[in-house]
Amino acid sequence: MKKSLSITPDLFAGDLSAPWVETIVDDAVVLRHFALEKEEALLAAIAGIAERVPFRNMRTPGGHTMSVAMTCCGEWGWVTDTSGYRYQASDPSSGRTWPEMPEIFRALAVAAATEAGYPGFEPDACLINRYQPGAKMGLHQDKDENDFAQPIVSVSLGVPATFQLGGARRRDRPVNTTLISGDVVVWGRSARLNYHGVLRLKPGQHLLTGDLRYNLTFRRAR
Ligand code: MD6
Ligand code: FE
Repeated sequence: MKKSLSITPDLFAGDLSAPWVETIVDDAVVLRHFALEKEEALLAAIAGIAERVPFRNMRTPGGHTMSVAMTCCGEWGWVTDTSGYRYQASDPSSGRTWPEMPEIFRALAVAAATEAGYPGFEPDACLINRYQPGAKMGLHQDKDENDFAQPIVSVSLGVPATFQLGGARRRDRPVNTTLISGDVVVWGRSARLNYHGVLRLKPGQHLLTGDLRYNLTFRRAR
């Protein structure tokens, strides 16, 4: 019998880069690849913001220096020092207002929130996290915002990381999810106050960021 070696055309008929949605826990989803086409432009915008407000390793109220370096843009910036966690309209280290939120950031956050079932999300704060190999973020709740009906939109760029999403109590066992560059997490409603964190960043390489991971979290602070 004659056997022809041919590639099945159907295998390549679908759009392999189209985003898809995965549920982590109730009311928390990952929009896989949602920001993939915007990676370069988002990273360029991060570089522009960091020129004005350099990444810095802030102190926690407990006196520890965070391994994750941070900067902010938008009306409100999230800061921490020995007097506590809070949103501020200006950068404590320069006294200047934060850089404006780039339109490409705002549009991405609004589109992701809409896709996840939160039309009308209008972020007024964007926290930018930078992870070097070995950096991590311990389990915490995001509870410095005024309105917990508003979701949080979180964009991962660069080296992959393991994201942990627990429940409303610190002791609730977290679900681990690998987030790669271009993935967007949206959560709200019953998950809004869930504990979450990021495991120690493993050494890795990404074409655009080298050994670094960046994360943008968009919130409605006020
Ligand atoms: C990070 N993210 O992924 C840290 N918080 O680097 C967060 O702390 C976070 O991803 C609230 C909602 C989504 C998040
Ligand atoms: Fe958080």
